[in-house]
Amino acid sequence: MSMRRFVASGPSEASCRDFAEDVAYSLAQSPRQLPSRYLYDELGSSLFEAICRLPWYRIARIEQSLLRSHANAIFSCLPPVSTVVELGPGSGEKLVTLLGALPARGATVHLVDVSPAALDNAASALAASSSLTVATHHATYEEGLAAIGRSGAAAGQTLVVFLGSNIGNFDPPGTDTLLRGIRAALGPGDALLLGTDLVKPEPELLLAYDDPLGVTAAFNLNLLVRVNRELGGDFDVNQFSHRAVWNAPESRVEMHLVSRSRQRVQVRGSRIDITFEAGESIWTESSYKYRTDDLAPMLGRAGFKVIGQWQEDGFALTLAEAR
Ligand code: AVJ
Repeated sequence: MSMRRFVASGPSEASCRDFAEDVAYSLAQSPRQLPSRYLYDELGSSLFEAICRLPWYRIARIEQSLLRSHANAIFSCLPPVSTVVELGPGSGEKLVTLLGALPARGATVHLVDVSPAALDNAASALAASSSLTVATHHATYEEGLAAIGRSGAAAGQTLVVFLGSNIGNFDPPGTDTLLRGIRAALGPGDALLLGTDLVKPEPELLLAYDDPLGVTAAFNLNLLVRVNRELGGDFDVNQFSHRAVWNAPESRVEMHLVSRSRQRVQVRGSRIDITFEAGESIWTESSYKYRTDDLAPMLGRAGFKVIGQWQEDGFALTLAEAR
């Protein structure tokens, strides 16, 4: 059977093959996993936007408030910025707030996201600012950074913005690699604005990832819906439950999909046929939480020096300069 029939819903054949391979590889791991970047198909991106409006998930609101209050201060710490790169822009709201304070006219903005829906939303949110040139990159962060690095240096400095605690999806080695990758795409004097959620009491963390309305559960379960649709899987979505756990030693909230019964699942496009035991889980996401003291060393290892930090209600915005 050809793979072609699984491509109909939009992604290129290559990206569909990556998805099929990533699913095959990660479900075969012990414990079983699925990569969190695949949570963001069209419905997943909408569900994430809904999560950002839940009273229990405060990251997006607090960060907006920090950006509103400190955008001017952020740009006044930097030499003139002519290029802004956002990794994972989501709705684009945060960037609109930040760029409201950008002194230079005619700046170029690069948006890098694995979700076409997010790129569309972010690009239209920015369209109102006619003085900006907007380029979208439907790519992973690493691929997007490489493309931007190749596109050559503009006159002014570059600011990379990585907000929403998106960095929290990377484990510590992955974080070091990613931050070094960002640094490698930059020159001395360029900068990184990093948003990070901070460690807070466990009940607060768990409510943010297991909300009473079940929106986060739907966001997590939608990953199985996507596998079924795009890869010809036969997951019975009702036979899995959403679970969020705070892993204190690792300083991360984990999302899991726990099998409610012993059951067999096939995914034709990934050539897998597995039996889940009752209670066996698929680990779908890690959201690392930080202590403010961890941030400067983490950035320092990648070649960045912290030049500003703003905090509110358990969330930090850190501005770091490429050395
Ligand atoms: C967009 C990756 C930062 O980890 O907090 C929200 C995604 N997962 N609720 C996060 C998410 C569950 C979010 N990030």
